[in-house]
Parts: sequence; C-alpha cells; structure tokens
Amino acid sequence: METENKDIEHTLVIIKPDGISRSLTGNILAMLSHPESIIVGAKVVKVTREIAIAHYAHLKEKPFFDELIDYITGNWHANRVICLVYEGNDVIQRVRNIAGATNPEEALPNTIRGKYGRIHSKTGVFENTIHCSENKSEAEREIKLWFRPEEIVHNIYPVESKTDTLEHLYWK
Ligand code: IDP
Ligand code: MG
Repeated sequence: METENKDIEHTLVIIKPDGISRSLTGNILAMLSHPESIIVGAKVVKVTREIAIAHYAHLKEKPFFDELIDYITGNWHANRVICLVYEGNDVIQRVRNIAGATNPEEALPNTIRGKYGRIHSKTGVFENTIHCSENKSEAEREIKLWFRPEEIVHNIYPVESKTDTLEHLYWK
C-alpha cells in the first residue's frame, strides 16, 4: 500500500489582477520557484463576484470589504487572475515568506509584496499582487473553491464520483 506523506502540504496562490495587468506573472513565478514547491494545478480565471465573496467570506465585516471585492474581480485592473496549487513540504509557510507581509509598506523589500505591492490611494486597499493560503484548513477550503478535482494532476483530497445532468461545452 502506498504510504501517505503527512508532511506534504498544499497551498493556493492567486496572482491578483494588479499582478496580471502589470505583467508580473513571470517575476512572481520565478520568485516562488523552489525545488520543493511543485505546481500541481494552474489556470486563468475570470473572477465572478460570487467566488470573490466566497473566497473572502471571513473578511465581510471589514470596512474595506466592498473595495477588496472590486479589486479581486478586476474592476481596476485586468478582469482575470492566475490560480496555482503548489505541493510540497512546508509549502504554505515558504510561500507566505516569499510573498511577504499583507501590508505592502510593511513587507520586506525582497518579498513579492514588498517589491510589487502598493496601497490604492482612493480606497486604502492593499494591492499586494498575490494571495497565498494561511494554513492547511484554509488551503483546503480555498483549493476546493477554485479548482475541480480533475484540474489537479492527482487527487490531493478524497474524491467521489457522481453523475450529473450539467451541460458542458465541447470544441466543435
Ligand atoms: P493575507 O492576504 O496576507 O492572508 P488577509 O488578512 O487574509 O491577508 O486579507 C486578504 C486581503 O485583503 C489582503 O491580501 C489585502 O489585499 C486585503 N487587506 C487585508 N487587510 C487590509 C487592510 O487593513 N486594509 C486594506 N486592505 C487589506
Ligand atoms: Mg488571508
């Protein structure tokens, strides 16, 4: 029987609309690159209000919530993001360290947010170019929100098979 490695973690990274519109994708991916951080899922997503609100549900009482939803749905920048699932030992904390502090003014200059983040002068929202999960349970919640099992190269969480009646698009 295959033994499960309990130390292997997963984390969700989102290159936010400001990162996309300022052509920072390559720089961000290069900074996140590490031999023990393996990409197991990646896609470009046009962010709906519905998924944005679900993603940031824990912040809905914050004074900046509406502006945060405007930001992540791309009202000020590109209307898309890049979502990635990374796998590896300690990958959650390693990515958080490379991302830097939430407030770009407090983030160290050698971190992604320290290099590329800014505070939007009209709304005060921290435009910090990437999202990364905070802990294992948040990572699982977020990965399951943004990705279907088939979009990740192997089943990182238990899956079940269901037959549904949803219509899907196929190439003509
Ligand atoms: P995190 O992204 O570092 O985990 P969270 O507290 O989960 O930080 O906040 C989610 C996002 O909301 C941040 O990345 C940032 O874009 C924005 N944000 C958080 N706190 C503030 C704030 O005090 N002012 C403005 N924007 C904030
Ligand atoms: Mg967070």
